[in-house]
Amino acid sequence: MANLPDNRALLDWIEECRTLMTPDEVEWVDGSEEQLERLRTRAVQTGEMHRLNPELLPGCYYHRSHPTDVARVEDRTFICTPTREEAGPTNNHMTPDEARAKVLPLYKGCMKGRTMYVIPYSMGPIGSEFSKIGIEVTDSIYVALSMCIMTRAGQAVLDQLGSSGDFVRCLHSKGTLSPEDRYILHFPEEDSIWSINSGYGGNALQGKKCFALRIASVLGRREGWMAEHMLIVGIENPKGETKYICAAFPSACGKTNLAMLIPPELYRKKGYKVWTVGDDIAWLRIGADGRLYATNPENGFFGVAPGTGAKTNPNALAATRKNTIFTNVVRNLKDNTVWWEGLDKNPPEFGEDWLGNPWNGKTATEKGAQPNSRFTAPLSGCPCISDKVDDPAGVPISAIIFGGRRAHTAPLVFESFDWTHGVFVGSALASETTAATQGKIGVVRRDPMAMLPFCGYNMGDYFAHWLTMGDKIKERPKIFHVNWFRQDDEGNYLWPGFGDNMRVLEWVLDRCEGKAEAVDSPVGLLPREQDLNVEGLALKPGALTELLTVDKAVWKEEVKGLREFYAKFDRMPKALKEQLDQLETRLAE
Ligand code: OXD
Ligand code: MN
Repeated sequence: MANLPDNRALLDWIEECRTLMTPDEVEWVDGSEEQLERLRTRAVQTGEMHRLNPELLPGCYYHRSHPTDVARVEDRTFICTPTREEAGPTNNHMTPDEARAKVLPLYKGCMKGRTMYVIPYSMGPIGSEFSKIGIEVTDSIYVALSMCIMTRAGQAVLDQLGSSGDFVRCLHSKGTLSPEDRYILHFPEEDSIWSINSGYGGNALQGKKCFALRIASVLGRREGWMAEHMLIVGIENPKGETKYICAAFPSACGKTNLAMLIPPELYRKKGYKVWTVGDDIAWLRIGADGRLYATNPENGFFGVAPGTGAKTNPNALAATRKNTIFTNVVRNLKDNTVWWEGLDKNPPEFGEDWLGNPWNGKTATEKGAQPNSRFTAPLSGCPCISDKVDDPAGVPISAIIFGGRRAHTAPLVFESFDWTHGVFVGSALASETTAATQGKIGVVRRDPMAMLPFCGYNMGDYFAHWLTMGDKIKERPKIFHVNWFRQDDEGNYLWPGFGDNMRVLEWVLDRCEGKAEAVDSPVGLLPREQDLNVEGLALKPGALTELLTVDKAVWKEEVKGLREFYAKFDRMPKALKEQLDQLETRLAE
């Protein structure tokens, strides 16, 4: 049982929660192995989780969410600020009073017959000046156990908090799981989050998107730092020097794969190594030396299972072999393990699909795993995890990369002219829908800095904050744009991607050190063909030329689309509008 601190703010708030939701019991999560084991056993008894094969998947569990509750619900996610303007044109908005009037009644008595778990957690290493504390109350054991993987949780956090009232109040109940009454509400002025009627990760594990991005982006603006939807990766060269890169990509662009990239053999032989610091979220601050430093506030991976296999991402797969919770994948009843599309070519014959129906992978016509099925795995299980993940100071950032999926527009890589142009490039970030995810292929979706669903305030102000940060950083990281998905006219990918992206990262880091050449183009600085190491790559003749081509006609269309998008923002900084004008002028030259 946790040792409760003498903390009036905390104890009063927990009492308020108890009075509102009337659970039968309140259990504080101290994070001890003994307590976690008790919770796991309880979850197995209630049927919420299933213990997997202890020899093949030690410490691993299986969970199914409700079939109507399998993804983040952006249309039910709100920023609750006094004015609509503060939430901006890209967020759903309610005033705090409206939100409370609508949603408070749903919480009344919602935990009757249940236990309320109280989870003290730290986003970032406990005690680091980079870190922030949250307290989540929930009636879901699955959420409690998942939070203990995804964050640093338990007694040490309470001890760190002491008597301080400086914590984010995170209220969660799975309620009735009714989709009509599902709400994910953020109150940035009170540092609080309310989520009800969902048990799905992105809606219920509040440390992740709700706190570490939406609330943290507001805190960052207030306090002079940034919360970004970015992976953090370290590239170690043969001399043993490691340089760190942050990269933002909209979903389905391979963020986890880039964070855990395995360099081509040619690089491995020379001694290059890749170290993962984070795969989803970066908190960026200016260090005492004036440089930009990043920490990963999370302590685990909440990764999409389908497509994760020994070929695509062996490091992610290895991370899931121990102490992992799998949600909505296929159960292999023969050996009590799990399977998903893309894991291997050996689906179980005697299985159960994500809905619990008998499923034979050899004859099935439907997919067995839900496309957004997930693994919740500790960072420590990843073979290429960086020894800096727990460093309270974070890692110094040399380069920031934005990327999207663009069949014809963006070249393989370009460098922005300067920080302001780089912020413009980030604001213009877009990705095209794929056959796998959308009816219509190739529809451009604008997703500035990959933060569209995660920015907790007016995005015009968010862009301004990026510009202000640039003024304050001493050695500003260079900002790049990449596109691994460029296609030829027949729709074939021109670039192999995956581990070979290392070749692009090498140019990026060499540019940061002034060791590589680049040439001007209307959109930014491009490598010449000879500046990229393509040794051993079987590219089609002409592919490299095409990969590094800027088609002015296509870009003029891009400018039109961007003008429409910019028109939505009445708080768009002048400097970015000027960047758009300048791009148009360069394209006309
Ligand atoms: C995620 C997302 O789950 O971005 O990381 O949707
Ligand atoms: Mn994400």
